[in-house]
Amino acid sequence: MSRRVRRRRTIVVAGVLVVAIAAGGYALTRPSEADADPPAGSATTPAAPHPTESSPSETSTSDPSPSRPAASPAPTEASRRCDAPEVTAAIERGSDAEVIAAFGGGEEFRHAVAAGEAPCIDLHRAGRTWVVVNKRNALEPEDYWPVPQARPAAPRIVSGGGWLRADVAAALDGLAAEAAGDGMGRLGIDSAFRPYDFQVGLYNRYVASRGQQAADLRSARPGHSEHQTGLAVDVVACGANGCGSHDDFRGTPQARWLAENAWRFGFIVRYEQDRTETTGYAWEPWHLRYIGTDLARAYRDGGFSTLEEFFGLPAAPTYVD
Ligand code: DAL
Ligand code: ZN
Repeated sequence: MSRRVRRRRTIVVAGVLVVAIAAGGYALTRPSEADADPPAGSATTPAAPHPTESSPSETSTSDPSPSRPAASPAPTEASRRCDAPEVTAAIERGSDAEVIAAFGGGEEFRHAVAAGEAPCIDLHRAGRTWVVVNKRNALEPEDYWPVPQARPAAPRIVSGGGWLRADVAAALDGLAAEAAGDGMGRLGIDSAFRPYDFQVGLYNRYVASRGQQAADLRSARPGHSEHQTGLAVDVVACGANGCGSHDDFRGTPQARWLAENAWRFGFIVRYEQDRTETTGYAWEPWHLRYIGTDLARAYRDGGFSTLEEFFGLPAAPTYVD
């Protein structure tokens, strides 16, 4: 990690309000890095996770004539969208759902962004529910740390601390409860929020065990993982004899249930089968990414299978930095 990043992280750490709320098992807190994704079999020591996923600008120089005022440029579609009072007010308030609503809903928001009509929407700024993190786009800032965080109560925490952004944890609880009600049993969380430094070790272990080419199909390089946003979670299926692994999850009823129902809770299966040329990753039916219910509905109704295509972004099969 660069000194720039370390300095920023120190400032962030010093500024974070740690308020633990005991009730209901939830906490508004920055978890320790050990808590964020501790190794199997240890409560405090960062170490190798599960051997599957968790394992390895024409400018003019002359002033306009005072007798001939400069004509105001005709508003473009983009400026009309982003200058709308309801949009600017929602952006200032910082509520992603309100911004999407100000655009007219999930599909209208998506269309405006994909058509280049919404320059006020930064798809690569960490902290926004619509953030796109991939091999072409690292997190901004690279050492982003989401607060507040919470742990869902319904799923079993199999590996890692199980921390997610608070709204995402609540959404996952709703999903897990309905999955259980549909006979899917209890879901497990096998990796949720992962800080930058943890991803360094995880990625390096993948490279050491599989080689860089195979590692890059399975694990994001540090600063490029959705797990660092607090919006992504890996789920596994649990039963009377314990929980299965990520790789066991392919083809299970639970994986099919998630593919059909996760959108109703604001999640998408981020890395679908046979989409490696666009996402850069192999099929991960266990990796859920929260984009909120409005965008998830638009994603599903539009028949999309990658977030890149959803927002009209270039494919991201390889790293550019
Ligand atoms: N396995 C996904 C790509 C990650 O490491 O974020
Ligand atoms: Zn994942």
